[in-house]
Amino acid sequence: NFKAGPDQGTVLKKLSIKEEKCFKVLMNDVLKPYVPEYKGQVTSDDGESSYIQLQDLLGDFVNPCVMDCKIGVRTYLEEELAKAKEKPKLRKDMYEKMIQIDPNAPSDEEHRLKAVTKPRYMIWRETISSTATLGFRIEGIRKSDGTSTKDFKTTKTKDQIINAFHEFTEGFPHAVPKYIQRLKAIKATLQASNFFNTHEVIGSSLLFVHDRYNANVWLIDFAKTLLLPSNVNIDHNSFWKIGNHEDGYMIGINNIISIFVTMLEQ
Ligand code: 4IP
Ligand code: ADP
Ligand code: MN
Repeated sequence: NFKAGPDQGTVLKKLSIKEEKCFKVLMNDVLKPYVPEYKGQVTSDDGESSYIQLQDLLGDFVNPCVMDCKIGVRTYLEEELAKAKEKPKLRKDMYEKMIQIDPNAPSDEEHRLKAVTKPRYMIWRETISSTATLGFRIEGIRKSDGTSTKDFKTTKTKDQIINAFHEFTEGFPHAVPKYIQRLKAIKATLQASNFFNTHEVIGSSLLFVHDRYNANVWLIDFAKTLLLPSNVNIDHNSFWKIGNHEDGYMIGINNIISIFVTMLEQ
């Protein structure tokens, strides 16, 4: 899905027209310093696939540690829920992923079908992780030695998150205060952002990056970020109910900040 870009210091991501639209808007928004710079569209030599070229956020780091946290209390679109209600599409792959973690999670009927719907899987993922309660979850961590783990599917409680954040920042004491400072700036900028005020931000992540010298955070992944209907306003700080479009983005930011602050105080 990701590869090195043609220009030094860039990466290529498979083109999604919706995501590209978001990056174009973001390049003229107060959030610009907090997202990777968008450098235009690129087509593969055989002309088969299109990509967006983005600033490589790891470019200025030496053996960086990287953490991806998916933000928000909801990770699927309302339209995906509507589709699943109208015409339930059975996902065997999601059933398989579910029983890998908890063989008892599927209902009797789901066991018989050996399949679940996408919202059923996504909601289950939200509730076994910290998404449903804290408004964010850890998706993956890569250490400076290059090893990485995505083994956070059941990381749910504040204590479990603190342990993971501890391990992530261990040996890099400068990182935690820098992360807190940057997150507070992100929070203030979100509140002033026209982009944030007019979009429902689903499945987007904060990317945390540090090395011996520096630490920084950016907003990434706008593949499922949608322009709100013009008659709908959201505060990004409420729990979601069908039809209210709330994403809980601010719930996640506030909890991440407070967890890092707790770590500093310990
Ligand atoms: C994945 O579940 C992630 O939620 C993906 O989101 C999502 O893609 C996948 O849906 C879903 O199967 P696991 O993380 O538990 O494997 P992301 O791309 O942000 O990681 P979407 O397309 O919803 O973003 P499918 O339908 O692509 O399988
Ligand atoms: P997807 O839509 O496939 O989930 P993301 O945009 O979330 O793709 O990116 C997946 C991963 O790629 C992130 O977790 C991060 O590690 C890396 N990544 C994303 N954007 C950048 C970037 N601009 N620079 C460097 N790494 C990135
Ligand atoms: Mn993603």
